[in-house]
Amino acid sequence: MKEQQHSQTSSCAGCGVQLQTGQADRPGYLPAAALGREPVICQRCFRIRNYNEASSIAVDQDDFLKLLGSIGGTDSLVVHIVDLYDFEGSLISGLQRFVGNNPVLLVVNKIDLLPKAMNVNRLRNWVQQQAKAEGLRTVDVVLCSAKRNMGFEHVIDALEKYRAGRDVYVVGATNVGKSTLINRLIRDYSDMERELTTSRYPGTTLDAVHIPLEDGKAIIDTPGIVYSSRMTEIVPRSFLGSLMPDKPIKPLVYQLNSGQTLFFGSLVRFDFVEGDRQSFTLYISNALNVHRTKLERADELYADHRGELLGGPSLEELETIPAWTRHSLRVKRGVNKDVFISGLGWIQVNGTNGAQLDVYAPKGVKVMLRDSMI
Ligand SMILES: Nc1nc2c(ncn2[C@@H]2O[C@H](COP(=O)(O)OP(=O)(O)OP(=O)(O)O)[C@@H](O)[C@H]2O)c(=O)[nH]1
Ligand SMILES: [Mg+2]
Repeated sequence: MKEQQHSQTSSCAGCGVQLQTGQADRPGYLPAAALGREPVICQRCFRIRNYNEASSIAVDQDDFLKLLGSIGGTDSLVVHIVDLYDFEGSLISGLQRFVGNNPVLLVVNKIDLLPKAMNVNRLRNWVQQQAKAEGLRTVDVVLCSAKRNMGFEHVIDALEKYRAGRDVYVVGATNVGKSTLINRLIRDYSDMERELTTSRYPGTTLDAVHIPLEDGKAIIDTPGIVYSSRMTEIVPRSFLGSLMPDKPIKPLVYQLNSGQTLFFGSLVRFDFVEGDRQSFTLYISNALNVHRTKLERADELYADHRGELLGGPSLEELETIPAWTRHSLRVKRGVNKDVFISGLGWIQVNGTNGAQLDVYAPKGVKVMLRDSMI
């Protein structure tokens, strides 16, 4: 009886899932013998931690929206984490609707991925402008790297300033570093022996996890929202290592004439249709193969060499990815723009006389023009 009660009421200390000892193939399973261990984590967390396993359990998005919606009824500070490398892809556009009158602190994570010589103040202004344009009202904006410990003192300062004795809900899209950030708080700023499960694959945290604070309040980790408009959600997990940078990106500069095409692996095609000769700077994972060709040859090249000479994803992996749609983009003269491709990165357009571009990306992936970040 005791054991059954345990398996029904307690949740995994790593990912928040309800624990159960009955069905090994269902979420929350752990062998009954492991129940006595402290802290109690599910078998999936155990495997992610010890074998780096790519587990794929989808969080029920309805349950998740309920959880997010319930924040509106609480008195709390909401920390919205976004990934600087996938800014527009990871921003929760309707966040205000969910959180009610609670203040929102925007934390922009993974700044370590940008090239070294970045001006953080300029970047912060850019973030503020973009967030405002998206209709997000924030009490403050903080930039950091939770993993590489950059700018974290600003996170601490902001938490102290805005929490005012309340609970803290940490929300965001999948994989932006919510659990990593909370782990850093626990490790560097408390005596607790807790660790949330993190992994390079999206969808790690499965339910809310409460981390107690000294004043009786809590920091609450939440599952990430799944946006299928991010490339990282639609490529097979086997390809994520090539798609997501783990080190500072080395930008690649290409001088192109109109009538030239770039392929980013076999994942995206970028046509420079019209405009003066100009340079394009690629901010994408350096593990992706870039191939330049003539626009008139691009169709044939793709048909003959996708998944092979052009680079990954492999033919087999490509089968699981939606077919391309074309995005025609016009960069006006005299403005600095990025072609942003959610989950892939961006291409900075460096011309002064404008450009006509065609971008082919898997259907559903967010592709847009934005003011240049850098
Ligand atoms: N480069 C870099 N990677 C980071 C940073 N913070 C987290 N990561 C990595 O991003 C991946 C996802 O981190 P998690 O903490 O699991 O992300 P999450 O937001 O909790 O993800 P879900 O639980 O799926 O919603 C892991 O591989 C982390 O190591 C950072 O500041 N810089
Ligand atoms: Mg998490």
